[in-house]
Amino acid sequence: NIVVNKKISIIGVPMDLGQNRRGVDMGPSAIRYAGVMETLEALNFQIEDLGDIKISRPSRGAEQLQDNLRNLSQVAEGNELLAEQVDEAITAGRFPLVLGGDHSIAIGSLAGIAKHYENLGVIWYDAHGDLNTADTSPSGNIHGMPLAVNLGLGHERLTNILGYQPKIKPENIVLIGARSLDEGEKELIRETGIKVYTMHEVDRMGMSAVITEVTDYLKDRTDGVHLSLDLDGLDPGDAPGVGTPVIGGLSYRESHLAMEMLAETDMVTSAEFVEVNPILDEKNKTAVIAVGLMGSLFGEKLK
Ligand code: HAR
Ligand code: MN
Ligand code: MN
Ligand code: MN
Repeated sequence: NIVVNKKISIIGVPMDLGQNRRGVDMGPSAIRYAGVMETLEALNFQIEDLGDIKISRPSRGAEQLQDNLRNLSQVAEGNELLAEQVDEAITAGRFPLVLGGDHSIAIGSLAGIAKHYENLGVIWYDAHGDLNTADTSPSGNIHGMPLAVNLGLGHERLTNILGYQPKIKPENIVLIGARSLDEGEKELIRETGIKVYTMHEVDRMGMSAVITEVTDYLKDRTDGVHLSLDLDGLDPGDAPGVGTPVIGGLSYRESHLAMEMLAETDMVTSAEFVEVNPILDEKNKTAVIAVGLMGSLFGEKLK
């Protein structure tokens, strides 16, 4: 009933500069308040909370777009620090559990993680593809770009964190829950053959069959699996505290099942939970859901 490691390092990333809506920087606090430590300690994990990564604020008026990349230098700096922390945690034999913060932090997480694996698998649980580059992004928001960055596509300041790229290979990536993909993202998916289970496939197959297929697929080709879970992958009815809600999403129950099935396979070697925005939430519901999903991911059983 244990996911790979007995020791977990929690790393908070109060990052809200990868998008336009303030408040997601309070995600790590909200998730801690919802009881992440207590939940994981009750499952007999040894938890170390490394606190929060320091994110520098842009000076007033500096929040403009440069080359269609909002807050590039602050996002890059924060992710460099995060990459180092994650790298150290893995080197110390610990499971990195990263709490966001907007999804731009997957740039730093994966930079720190991927260097430890030949073929890191990535499960991207999200309404969005996050496969834009500055050339295709409709918003200039870096939280819509991290998966492309990790493929080595985008600004050098982001793609080359920790001095290597690409971090991951397209054939090792699986998207689950996608329902809002931009044209450039669809093109990239077609070109690279990234595996995608949109809401259509989840509806037709059911989550149980999706996860079975995903884990069978990743089992043979990867030597570690990172779960990047964007709470907006869930339906906003269940997880309202997110900056870019998209209706028609995954339910809490489906997500819970997905986490339990992942726990059974013992394949997940690192994880991040992102985009929790307590300002937009209803009584911390989304953070509570995030912690519930973490409990299942780490093997919590009802009996
Ligand atoms: N695809 C849109 C963009 O790039 C919206 C991205 C929203 N992203 C997230 N992360 N919340 O999944 O601007
Ligand atoms: Mn995302
Ligand atoms: Mn999203
Ligand atoms: Mn459960």
